[in-house]
Amino acid sequence: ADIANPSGYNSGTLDYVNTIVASNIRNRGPIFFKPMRDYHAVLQGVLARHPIEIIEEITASKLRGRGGAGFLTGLKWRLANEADGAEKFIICNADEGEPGTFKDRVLLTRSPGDVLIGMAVAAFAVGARSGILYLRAEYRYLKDYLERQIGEFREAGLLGADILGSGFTFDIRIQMGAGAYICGDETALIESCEGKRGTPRVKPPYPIQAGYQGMPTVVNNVETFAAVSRIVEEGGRWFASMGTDKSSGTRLLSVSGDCARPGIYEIEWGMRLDEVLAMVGASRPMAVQVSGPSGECVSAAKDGGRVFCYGDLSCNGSLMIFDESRDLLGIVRHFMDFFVEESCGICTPCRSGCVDMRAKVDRVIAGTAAQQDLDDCDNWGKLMRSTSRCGLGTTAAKPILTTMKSFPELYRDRLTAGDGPLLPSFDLKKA
Ligand code: L3W
Ligand code: SF4
Repeated sequence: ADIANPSGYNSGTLDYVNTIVASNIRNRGPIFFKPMRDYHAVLQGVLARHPIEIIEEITASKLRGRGGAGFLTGLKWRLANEADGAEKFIICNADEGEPGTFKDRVLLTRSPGDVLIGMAVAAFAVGARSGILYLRAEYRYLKDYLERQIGEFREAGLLGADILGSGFTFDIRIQMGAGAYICGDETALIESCEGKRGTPRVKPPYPIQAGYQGMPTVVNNVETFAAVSRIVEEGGRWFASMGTDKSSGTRLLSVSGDCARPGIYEIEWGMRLDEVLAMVGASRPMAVQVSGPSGECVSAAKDGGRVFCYGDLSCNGSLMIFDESRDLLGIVRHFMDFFVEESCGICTPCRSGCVDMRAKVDRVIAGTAAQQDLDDCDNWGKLMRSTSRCGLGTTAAKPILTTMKSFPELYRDRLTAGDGPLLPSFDLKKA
């Protein structure tokens, strides 16, 4: 099979995403996207062990969830293993909706077997019999290809009843999303799987307590499951020997924007931002949007020494590079538009705050904003961080707040000394 394009899908103008480059990972080369391995032997080895041993192996790897939040996978699985439920479920979050992120799409295209095996390992570890691969609507063209992969795994005895004669039963179905960014939130995704509108639930209870159909459910990202597959093959300690103490292993980056070599990169956690920028051929970088609109906009000049790890740049896999030819305020405006569009609207601060902050960016761009507008954005950010139900609301102010921090002159130079905002303004302390 053509390893670069096994599904034969038409990637249109996005062919460059097939570029996969690994940084020098302790001279070992990349750990993802390796040629097809012996899935029978790997799964047989897993099924011969006790589920708790598998959880210990994942715990030893120090693997953290690759969706962005970085929760320890071994801990999540242990809690799910201990949870009571007539049934348990495994969900693979392939709702890769963060703008600028496309590494899960490439993983699913090139190494779907790793993802399916990772899901089966999770099911065995926690005691689940059913799995759901939640595929974002924009990846519909991959559905038939993935159905075929699942079918082939069933025929090979790697999925379905009595897997490899072990008595363990686990199967996977694909659930299509409908184009909503909010369904990247695990609880909105679960609602969507249940056939309902994708609205985030209040947490706790967490999905491992009450998830799909109210049952204990493990939701992990595509890359997390692919990493699990490597961990059960090579061992938890092997994985933990890469990266840093608190951020083990490697991280896939989807790199786009102003650089000579955009594409998918695998880096070892612990690399510096300037090293990554040099690797991808960013010759005149001004700003780097780390983790998409919900992440941080950093300055290439001031933040080059910052490190990719959960304690610093805990990148969710998206890296957008902007050089000096770009209109950063225009980009911020665009990101705020995105949040206005994608907010589900159930929390008042998120619903109103996104709209109000977008209007304030408009005022900055028009040169009619006053310092109070910026203070209001700061207040909105604090309010939304503390009162929003989900990650969209807690992070939606970041495009403004992080550019204000990294590029204060962008805002300062456009402020008027006028009478203050025409739009409603508020003081968080009095609110
Ligand atoms: C049990 C506790 N589980 C936290 C779990 C939680 C989640 C993970 C991170 O949410 C949202 C989330 C993702 N007992 C737990 C517990 N968990 N405390 O750990 O949760 P947390 O609380 O650290 O982060 P959060 O910011 O509140 C994060 C979603 O964002 N996400 C994005 C995923 C997007 C993709 C994609 O685009 N393909 O994967 C990243 O985490 O679903 O809803 O599992 O349940 N005491
Ligand atoms: Fe919906 Fe925003 Fe509340 Fe999240 S924070 S549940 S997107 S209104």
